[in-house]
Amino acid sequence: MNDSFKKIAKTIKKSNSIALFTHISPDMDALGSSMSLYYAIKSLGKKVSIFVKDNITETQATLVDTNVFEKDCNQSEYDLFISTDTPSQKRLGDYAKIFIAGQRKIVLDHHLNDDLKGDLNFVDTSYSSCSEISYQVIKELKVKITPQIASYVFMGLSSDTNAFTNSNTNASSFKTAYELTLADADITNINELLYKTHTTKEIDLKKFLYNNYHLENGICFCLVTCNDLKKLNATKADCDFFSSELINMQGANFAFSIIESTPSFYEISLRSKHGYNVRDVAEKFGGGGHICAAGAKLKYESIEKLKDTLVDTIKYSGE
Ligand SMILES: [Mn+2]
Repeated sequence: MNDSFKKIAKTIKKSNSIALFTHISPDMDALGSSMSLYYAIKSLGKKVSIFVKDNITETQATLVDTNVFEKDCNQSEYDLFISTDTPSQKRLGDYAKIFIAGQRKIVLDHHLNDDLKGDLNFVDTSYSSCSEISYQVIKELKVKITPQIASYVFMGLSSDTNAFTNSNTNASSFKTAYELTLADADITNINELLYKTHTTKEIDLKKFLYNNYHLENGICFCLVTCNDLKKLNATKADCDFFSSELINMQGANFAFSIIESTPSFYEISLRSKHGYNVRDVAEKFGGGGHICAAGAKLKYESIEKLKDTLVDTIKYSGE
C-alpha cells in the first residue's frame, strides 16, 4: 500500500537534513527524479545532499549540474534518506548499507519493487517515469516549481518514455508534460541535447553498433568487450543506448547488449517490443527492471557463452 504524497511531503518538511540517492549507472530519469527533489527541498531552506558516484555521460553532464554531487555520505549528518528510481538494495550500489540503516527512509519508484523498503513508500509501476512521482511529491511540498525543477522532471519523463514514444506513455505523461511546459521547463534545450545532437563519439559508437549487431530469430543483439571499449575510447555508460537502438530493428521482438565493463564482468541491457517480456529474462540473471526494459550485471566465463545462454533463455521465456 502506498503512502500518500501528502504524507511523504509532510515527512520531508519535518526533517532537517535530507540525503538523496538513486540507482547506480544513473539514467536521465534517475537524475531527473533526484535532482528535481534536490532543488525543491533546497528551496525549503533545508540541508540536502545528493550522492552520485558513478560516471555519467557527456550528454547527461550538459543537462545536469554535477557540481552538487557528493560522494562520501556521513550518515549521522542526516535525519531523512530518500531513494528514487531504485527497486533493489543492489541497485543502490555502495550506498545501500547507509540507506538501509538510515533512521527514516522514503522510497519513490516506478519499477516492480524487489527488496528496497522505506518507512514511507510510493512505488507505482503505472507511472512512466519516477520523475513524475517526484513531481507529485514536489507539488505537495508547495514550493515554487521553478524552470530548473520543471526541466529536471521533464528530462526524466521525456527520457524514460523515449520522447513519448514508448508503450509506457500514457495520459498522465502528457498531462505532466503540459504542466511542466507551463512552468517553463526548457524543453527546447532538452530535446536538442537528448534527441537532436550527435557527438562524434556517439556516431563512432553507432558505427560500431551497426557493424557488429546480429539479428536472428527475432532477437537483435550486440556484444561489447573491454577491448572494444578501449578502442572506442568509451565507457559502459556511453553504450547504454545500444539495446534501445536495436529494438527498433524491424523483425526484432527482443534486443540486448552485453557490455564487458571490466574483464569477465558483464552488464546486460534488455529491451522488448510491446507484448514481449524481458523482466522475467533479466530476473533469471539476477537482474530486474520493467517488462520492456530490464538489465542485469554478473560475472560469467565468456561473453560468447553468456550470449548463448541469454538467447536460449529468451527463446524459451514465453513458455
Ligand atoms: Mn526510471
